[in-house]
Amino acid sequence: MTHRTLLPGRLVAATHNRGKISELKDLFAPLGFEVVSALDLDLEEPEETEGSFVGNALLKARAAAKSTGAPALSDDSGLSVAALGGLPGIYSARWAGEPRDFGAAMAKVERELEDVGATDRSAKFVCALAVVWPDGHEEVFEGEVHGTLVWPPRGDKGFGYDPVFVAEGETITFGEMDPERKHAMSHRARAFDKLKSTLLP
Ligand code: ITT
Repeated sequence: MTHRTLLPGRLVAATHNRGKISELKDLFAPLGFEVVSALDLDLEEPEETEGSFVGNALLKARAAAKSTGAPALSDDSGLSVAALGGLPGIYSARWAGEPRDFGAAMAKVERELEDVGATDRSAKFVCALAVVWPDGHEEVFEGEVHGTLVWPPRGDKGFGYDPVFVAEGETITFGEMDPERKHAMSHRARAFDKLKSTLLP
């Protein structure tokens, strides 16, 4: 497949998640992109009906490219816990209920680990970044970061499950880490590095 260059300019971030919007802006703005989010544009949130991170990322970027006529970038991501067979995985946002409560979602992960008597607390964050152009061209990149779950949650930086995740080789959680440091190792940053080396001029 021939890759297409993504030229700096306006880029619609097909997400309503404020934590992701802030991280995607940190990653793309220094490269000359004006990142405008689906939240800013009040776009409808498509239902995530696919069974994989890549499938859901493509579905969200397609919807945003179609409704705006501009190239769209989406992020589908989540926490995959080994002892829970990969859950919450693509259900990571849904485990937080409606309205979203990640304190409750992290407690649910901990409860499920206790229920199965898990001694293995290994987990990974996974991210699929999709770029879809209005003419239908599509590109997708994946990134992962492996680590361990801690309890109780620590730190109020970051978002989502960050307060319970310690990346391999680290002692502090993503919730305790400065954003620049998280950007040097996160699943999102790793997917972004692949996107950058493949699509950016
Ligand atoms: P959009 O679909 O609008 O992008 P969402 O929150 O519904 O927002 P996902 O379906 O991809 O997004 O859900 C992923 C969830 O996984 C997200 O809500 C976070 O709680 C969690 N997650 C993803 N990346 C994370 C990160 O870097 N740190 C902590 N939690 C993260």
